[in-house]
Amino acid sequence: MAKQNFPIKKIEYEGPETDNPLAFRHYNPDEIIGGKSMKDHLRFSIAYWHSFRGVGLDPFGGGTITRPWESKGSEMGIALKRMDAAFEFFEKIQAPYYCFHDRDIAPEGKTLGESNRNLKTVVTHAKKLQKATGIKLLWGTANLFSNVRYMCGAATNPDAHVFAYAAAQVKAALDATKYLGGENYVFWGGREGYETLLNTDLKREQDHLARFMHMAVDYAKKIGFKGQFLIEPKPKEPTKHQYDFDVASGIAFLKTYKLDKHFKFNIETNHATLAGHSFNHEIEVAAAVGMLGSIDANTGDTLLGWDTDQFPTDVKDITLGMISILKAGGLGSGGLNFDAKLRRPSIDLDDLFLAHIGGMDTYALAFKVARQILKDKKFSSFVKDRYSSFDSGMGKEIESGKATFETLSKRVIRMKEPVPVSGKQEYLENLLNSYLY
Ligand code: XUL
Ligand code: CO
Repeated sequence: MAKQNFPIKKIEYEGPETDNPLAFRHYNPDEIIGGKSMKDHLRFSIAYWHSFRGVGLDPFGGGTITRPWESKGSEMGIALKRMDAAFEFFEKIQAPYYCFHDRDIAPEGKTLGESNRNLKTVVTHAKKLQKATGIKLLWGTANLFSNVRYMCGAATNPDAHVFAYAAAQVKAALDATKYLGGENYVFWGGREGYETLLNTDLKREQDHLARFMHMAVDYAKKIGFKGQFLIEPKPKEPTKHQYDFDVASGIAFLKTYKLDKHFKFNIETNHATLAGHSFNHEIEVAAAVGMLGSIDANTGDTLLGWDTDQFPTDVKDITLGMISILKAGGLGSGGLNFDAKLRRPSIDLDDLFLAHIGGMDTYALAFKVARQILKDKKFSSFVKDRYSSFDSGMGKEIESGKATFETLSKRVIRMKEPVPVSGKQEYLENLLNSYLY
C-alpha cells in the first residue's frame, strides 16, 4: 500500500440517522435505484484545480491552505506526489470521476515543449493510477486564462501568435484527454470576451473563437477522440463580458457558426446565477434543444456578486435542478463535477472530505426527492393540464402548423373573451415543500 496522505478512512454510507460527520447520510454508491447504482446515476467528479491546487487565495491575501505532500521536492516531483494524494482522496470519498486543466496537473515549463513534456509525464502517471483504482476522467480542459500571454484572451486574442499558442496547448490537452479515456472535453472561455469595446472588434473575435472550436472538432476527429465537447457558459469574471454568456447565447453562437452538432453545455450553478438565471433555468434551456451535457456542481452566495464556488448544500435548489436533469433523461456522458472550493479558513485535511460529503449528500437526497416528484406526476399532470387547450381543436391546429393568422382571426372573432385561469404558483410551491420538509 502506498503512503497514506489522508489519516481518514474511506467514507461509507451510514444512513440519515448517523451522527458521524465523516459518513454519507444519503449517498449510498451501490444502492440500486431504477436498475442502476447511485454511483452510475450521479457520476460524481472531483475538480483537481480547487481540491488539489486551491490554497485559499483571495484578492486581499495569500494562501492559507498547506498540504503535507506539497512541501518537499522538485515541481515535477510534487506534481506526481500530489496526483497520488488526489487518487487516494477520490477513492476514499467514493467519487468515480475527476476533471482537470492541463496546468493543474503538470507545471508550465519555460517553453511550450517543456510544458508538453511535463504534461506527458504526469498524464502517464495518472493513467497508471486510473488503472489501479478504476477512477475515470470525466473531462479534461486547457487553462487558457492564467498565463500573462492570455491576458487579452486566447482564441479571441488580437495577436495571432497567441491564438496559435492556445491552439497548440489545446492540441496537447486533447491528446492527454484522449489518452486518459476522458468522456468529455470542456471549453470555458474565462478571457474570451472583452473589457471595453473601445479596443475590441467583437465580430472578428467571435469569428476567431468559432474557428478555434472548428479546429478542435477537426483535430478530435483526426485522433479519434470520441468524447463530447462542452461549452461552459459564464457571463463575466474575469472578463467584463464573456462571449459564452449563458446557455441561450451559447446556443446562438454554436448555431451561427454551425458548431451545434458538435457541442453540448456544461452548466455551472454559480455561473447561472451570475447571469441572472436560476440553475434549473439553464438546464431547461439546454435540454430544450438536446444540448444538456454536464454539470459543474456548486453554489454562489446571494449576498456576493462573484463566483464564490461554494459546495452545494441547498436541497431545495438542487432538487429543482435534479427534476430538470431527470426530465431531460439524465446527463449521458456528463456528470456532477464539484467545481467548488473550500472557504479560506477551512484549512484542515478533513474539511476537504466534509465539503464533498455535504455536496454529495445534497445531490443524492435531491436525486431521490426529484425521482419521487416525477413518479407521483403531481407537477407534470398540472403542467400538462395547463396546456391541454393545445391538445385538440384550435390549439392542435396551431401546434401542427395548420392554423394561420387568418383562420385564427375568423375563429376567434366569433368566440367570447378567454377565461383567465390561475397559475397556482403558491399551491405548487407548497406542494414542493411537502416533499422536502
Ligand atoms: C471558472 C470555472 C472553470 C471551468 C473550467 O469559473 O468554472 O474552472 O469549470 O475551466
Ligand atoms: Co466550472
